[in-house]
Amino acid sequence: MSQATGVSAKFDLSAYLKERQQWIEEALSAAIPVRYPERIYEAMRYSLLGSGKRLRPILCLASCELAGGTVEMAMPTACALEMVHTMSLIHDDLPAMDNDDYRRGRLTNHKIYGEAIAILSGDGLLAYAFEWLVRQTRGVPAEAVLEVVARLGHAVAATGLVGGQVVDLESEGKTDVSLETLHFIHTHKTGALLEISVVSGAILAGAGQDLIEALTDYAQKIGLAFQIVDDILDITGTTEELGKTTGKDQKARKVTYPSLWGLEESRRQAEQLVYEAKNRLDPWGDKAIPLQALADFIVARTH
Ligand code: GRG
Repeated sequence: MSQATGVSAKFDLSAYLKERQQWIEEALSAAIPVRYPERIYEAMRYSLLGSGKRLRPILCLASCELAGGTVEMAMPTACALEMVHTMSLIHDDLPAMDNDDYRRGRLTNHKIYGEAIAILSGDGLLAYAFEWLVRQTRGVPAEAVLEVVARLGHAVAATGLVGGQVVDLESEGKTDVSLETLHFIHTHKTGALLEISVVSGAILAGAGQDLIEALTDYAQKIGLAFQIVDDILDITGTTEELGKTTGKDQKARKVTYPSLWGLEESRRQAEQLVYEAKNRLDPWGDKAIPLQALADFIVARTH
């Protein structure tokens, strides 16, 4: 029997997530103390320390450990990934983008601090993420840190998140968006950052090419599954559960995976992707269990 079908049941994912979420939150809070000019630091901390799942930093720490590295080696990169993710949420919520009032269970950054400070707090987090990972990473060869910096830049630039967001904005109001375009949007908007989150941990630990390739495949599959589940939750979840406005896709008649495939087939596709992602890591035995359990979490999550 493939390990992907059973072994992660023995693993206490909820304790694992709780412990790591706490480490990450402490590290993030220490990374950005409030100093002059206080308003911008308060705005950055408001969004950064909101109730996120910390999935990207947790994936980074887990892949570093799978590759034989330590949590300490990967923590600065893990924090940088959460800073970049948070900045993308702040900018995504702006009136010029998705125009949302709620995120992570509370009012969005611009609703509290105004648009100018929200834009600047996103900019501040993005730039600081790179400084933090370069200055704070210890016990890792400089070439590996440089490779992570280059790949993170690639994941957020027009080759990644920015490109995905542009095609998403251009697709607004269109009902004839193809599966290929939808795929482009999500592999860039959501997938690119999840991929670097997984791969960066392994690069920092000095992983070989076969592991990097397996983790890349794993990450691409869970990235797509994550987005399919996100689209499903927008239909089936409540605003209280998700901490953000739900039902927005249907209201805007947005083309999504459930709108193209239906809910049942979307769920089936997400489960199949997660199954394949877990199988890809089977050769690494017990060391792969946390990443396999995290893949399960992506389809089982309710927020
Ligand atoms: C990165 C330079 C730069 C600009 C940003 C706005 C933008 C360009 C891109 C949008 C990216 C975006 C918001 C994608 C959606 C990703 C997604 C599904 C977010 C929800 O992630 P969760 O569920 O959230 O992990 P939590 O709150 O748990 O962290």
